[in-house]
Amino acid sequence: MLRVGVVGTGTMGADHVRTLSTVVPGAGVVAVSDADLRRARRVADAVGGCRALREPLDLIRDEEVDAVVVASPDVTHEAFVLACLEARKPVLCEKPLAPTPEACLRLVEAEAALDRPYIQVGFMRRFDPAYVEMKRALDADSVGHPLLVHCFHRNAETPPSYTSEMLITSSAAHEIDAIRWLLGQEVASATVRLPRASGLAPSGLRDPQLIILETDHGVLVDVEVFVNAGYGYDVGCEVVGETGTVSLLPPAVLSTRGAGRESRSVPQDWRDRFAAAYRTELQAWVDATVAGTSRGANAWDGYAATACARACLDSLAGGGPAPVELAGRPPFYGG
Ligand code: ISE
Repeated sequence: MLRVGVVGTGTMGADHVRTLSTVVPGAGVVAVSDADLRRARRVADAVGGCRALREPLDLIRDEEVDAVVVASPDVTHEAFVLACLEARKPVLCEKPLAPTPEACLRLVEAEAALDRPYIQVGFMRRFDPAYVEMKRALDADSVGHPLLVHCFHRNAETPPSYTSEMLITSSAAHEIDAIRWLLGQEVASATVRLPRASGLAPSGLRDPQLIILETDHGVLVDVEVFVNAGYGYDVGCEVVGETGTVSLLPPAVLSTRGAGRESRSVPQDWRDRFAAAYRTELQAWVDATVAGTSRGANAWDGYAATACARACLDSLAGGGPAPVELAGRPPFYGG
């Protein structure tokens, strides 16, 4: 039984605690931490046999904790992931690995000095059944060389703390990782274009945005990000190849027919749409951790995604295309 500690008991942390303790065999959550101790206690009490702490570093260093999930605010990720590396504890860190490429690179380098990879980044789409099928089709060369990719990413609404930059760092970060993974290519440059802002988005929020990425093999990717789309949570991806296309189908949901109409429900948020992906991601992380290996997005992937997000932010601020600058290559471990 892998004894897991979870840092942060907000929306995603609480969701991971629930998933780990109900549907992931081979793991148990033994401790959670949160600056809001009452919130940590509520989450711990729902599990049983789980302690609630205020101090994340105490949790990470606790001898009864074998591995850690970091789901605290983005700015805290670097310090907590570093503490996990120092304690030689495998860590699943929610995206982003860290908010700046410089911080991500420090983690890449700290991990590379160890004997094996310890970091997995929570890009759960790599475990979503539909994305996995799409990756398989592309790897099997079923549509020839990819030429273009069309993506959209819509949220029903955003919390008051959501900023224009977060359309990139919080939402499009998933498309950035998915594109690198699906195509096996790096993003070379990014351009962000702003259409007229929706009058239904909170005042001052630049929503929607259109992001155009160009890969190092010349594939062009357009990503519509629209986070106050109102009707629900909706994610799409179509890859256009030389001989055909592959597209994600909308997730299987209920269809209702009546009064001469047919209607289908739309998920309301990402936990709903990607429930299977989160489950499989956590199971893969637990299994890999027990086996002493790693799966999913690694520290370098986390770094590359944040470097691409930085280029998008540069373009958002400056208007034109911005280059994605990567320092070197993925490291070898144990060096
Ligand atoms: C949120 O923070 C997430 O990580 C979701 O996966 C993403 O789809 C959503 O747009 C973000 O706001």
